[in-house]
Amino acid sequence: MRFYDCLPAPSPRLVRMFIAEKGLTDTVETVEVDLGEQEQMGETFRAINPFCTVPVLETDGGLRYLTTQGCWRYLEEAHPDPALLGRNPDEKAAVADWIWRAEQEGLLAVADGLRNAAKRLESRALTGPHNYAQIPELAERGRLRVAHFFDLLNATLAEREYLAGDAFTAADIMAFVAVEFADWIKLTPPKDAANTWRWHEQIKERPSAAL
Ligand SMILES: N[C@@H](CCC(=O)N[C@@H](CS)C(=O)NCC(=O)O)C(=O)O
Repeated sequence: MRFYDCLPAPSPRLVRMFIAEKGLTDTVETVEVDLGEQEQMGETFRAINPFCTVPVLETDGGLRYLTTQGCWRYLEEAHPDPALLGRNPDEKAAVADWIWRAEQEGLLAVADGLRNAAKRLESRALTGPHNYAQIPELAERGRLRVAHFFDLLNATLAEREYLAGDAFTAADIMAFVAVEFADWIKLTPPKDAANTWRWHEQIKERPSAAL
């Protein structure tokens, strides 16, 4: 397998952690894509992913998956143990629910906060092949949504060990990466969010979190 990555970026980190949790790191060839130099917009990378984003996972059969969710699904089906997308119907549904929420209200809220405000992203308010101008109000709204996401995280983690239940899953990867990404816009969970910090420490101890 070949994995198109970018070390500093949050989305490929979601797949890098997933690969590590599956114990596959050493079997994957990693290709670093330099987003800082806009390599994703060049012809060479567009031939790999016309949507101009990482992560991309290429299978040994030459097929490519162009989103986090596609990469995760392929890896889960091809390498079921340990399960990261749920072990039974109830868990699978709960994990899907929390992935969606953590992506929309966590990761993408941070992205709005960042991409609608950073000078260097002036015409790049959204990722992808098309340029979009920044809308400053969306940056403000993004920051507010992140604060609400932090509240939700702390309340949820008061009730259970991990986001979707008693097992570590991809929902935790999504929420963990969202929390760390929030640091880019100088937002962190409140100091007294004890449940969130307990969970965050637990995940930080996993070898995959260091990647
Ligand atoms: N929903 C997509 C989004 C991927 C995405 O936006 N990746 C960012 C890196 S975090 C990217 O490739 N950015 C390129 C750019 O900024 O033009 C996924 O999860 O794969």
